Amino acid sequence: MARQQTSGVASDQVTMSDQTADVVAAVQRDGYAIIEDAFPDDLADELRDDLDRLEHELGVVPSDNDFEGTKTLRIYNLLAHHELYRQIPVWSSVLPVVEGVLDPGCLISSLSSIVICPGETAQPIHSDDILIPLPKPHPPLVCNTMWAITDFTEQNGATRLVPGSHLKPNPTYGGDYPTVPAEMRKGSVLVWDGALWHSGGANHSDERRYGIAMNYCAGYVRQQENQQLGLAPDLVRTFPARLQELVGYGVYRGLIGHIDKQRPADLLAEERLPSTMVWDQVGRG
Ligand SMILES: O=C(O)CCC(=O)C(=O)O
Repeated sequence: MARQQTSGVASDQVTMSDQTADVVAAVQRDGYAIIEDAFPDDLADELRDDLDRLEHELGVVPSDNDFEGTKTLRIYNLLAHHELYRQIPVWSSVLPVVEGVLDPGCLISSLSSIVICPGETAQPIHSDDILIPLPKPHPPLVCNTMWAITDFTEQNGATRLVPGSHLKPNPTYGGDYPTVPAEMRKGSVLVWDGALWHSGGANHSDERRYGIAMNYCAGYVRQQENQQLGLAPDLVRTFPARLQELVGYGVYRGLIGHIDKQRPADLLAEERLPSTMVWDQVGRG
């Protein structure tokens, strides 16, 4: 598959290929789906090499809590670290699925690497929207993806999933539930509704499991990583328009996120344009 980025500005309208519609339907039904051969092996290798570089340059070490893992290496806010990561949020075989599960006004919630090292134990079962205090089931608020930078096997810590659990209330954090491993070849992407019960797996192998967690939320939900402060405006100015929107420089449905009736992206470009806020389009008194 070519290295292709989606471009342009999101509209409210969702038009989907049959293939995308099938994946969206699987996420709605089962809570997850795997897109095989979503990105090429040479990109996976390039990303793995860069994560190794960052690990050494930033002196990354595991955390001391069970959730992040005491034998797991995580690097947050990847867009701040290298241009290589810019293609991930807008990847043409994945973003349309996320737009179908949420809507095209979705945002980047976080972009981080999760490298599960040999000897790691299974992460506590949780849902990614567990802290959002709304009764379940509710419409998808979070849609997360895991990029397999190396093969994911049950042995090396493939993500563990509880199929169909996105339609249930939250799990007891860390409870014991029957799970299936999201085994997938390098170059595949696992997509799930943020309400799905899941966790990182235990790594019983002698190799590292490299994953990139590309997480999105609805445009009306607060992003997990604060993108507006975490990414310097001068850096965001160099991003393509769609990536700027995903970072949070657009407005959701013509209103949410404006600054003095302007889109943040227009202010970033130092352009004051006529207001495009929905207020100015729904009739005048
Ligand atoms: O690494 C994984 O496979 C899943 C990690 C996860 O669910 C999390 O950290 O929230």
